[in-house]
Amino acid sequence: MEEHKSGKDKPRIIRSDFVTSAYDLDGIPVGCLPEVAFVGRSNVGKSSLLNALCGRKSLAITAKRPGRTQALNFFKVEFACGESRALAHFVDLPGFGYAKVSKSLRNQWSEFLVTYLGKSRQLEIVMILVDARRGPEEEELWIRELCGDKRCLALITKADKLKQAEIGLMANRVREELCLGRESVFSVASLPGKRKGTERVIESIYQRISGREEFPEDELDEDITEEL
Ligand SMILES: Nc1nc2c(ncn2[C@@H]2O[C@H](COP(=O)(O)OP(=O)(O)OP(=O)(O)O)[C@@H](O)[C@H]2O)c(=O)[nH]1
Ligand SMILES: [Mg+2]
Repeated sequence: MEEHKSGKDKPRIIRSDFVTSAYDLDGIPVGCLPEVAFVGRSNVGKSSLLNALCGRKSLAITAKRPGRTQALNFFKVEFACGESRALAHFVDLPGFGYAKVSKSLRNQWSEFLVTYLGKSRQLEIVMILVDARRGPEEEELWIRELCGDKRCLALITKADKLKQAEIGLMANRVREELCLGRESVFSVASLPGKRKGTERVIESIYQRISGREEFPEDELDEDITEEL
């Protein structure tokens, strides 16, 4: 039976702050907060979704031109659910597939991303973003494979561009091709005025991070890059 949650008991994000930009593994912040990474091709809507979830206009910088996000940007996010609280880092990743960056930079980036996605112990959830009008392609399948046993959620972005029936078909395709269960695939629209689907995503993230063993943040001074 589906549990009924009053508005007050639904998880929500009550605070979000920029922490740092990491250009290499040494730049990743020290600590043990669970990380939720936003991964996907350039322009798919990673930064916009992060802003929509946090209820902020321009916490993460968005742009019409692809390739806007050029580092791993860490944001500290506080969730509230009734009297309970949980903290996480949202990590906005540079998009892949952006042709205008030089090949050597692309290689360097993908090496950095591969290491981060494959090895970070703090990484609790990988949010794989898929454009509603494209569906999963080679790159998204590659990312999914790279994540192995890590918890992945697939987010079909720009859902406002499709009809409801088309979104249903796309969700089936994403589930099948990325080998994910029904509860791990969501469709979202992130732009102010058109926002849809964000509450369910917040709920799913919260369920995962609030079930994680808790560490008092100020006791966590070990350098996580040593674990990478
Ligand atoms: N219609 C519509 N447009 C969106 C939505 N989300 C993002 N966009 C637009 O898509 C473009 C790219 O959005 P970003 O959030 O910057 O994309 P990104 O994935 O962070 O891009 P990079 O940082 O370049 O990798 C912007 O013009 C956004 O306004 C959405 O839900 N619906
Ligand atoms: Mg971005």
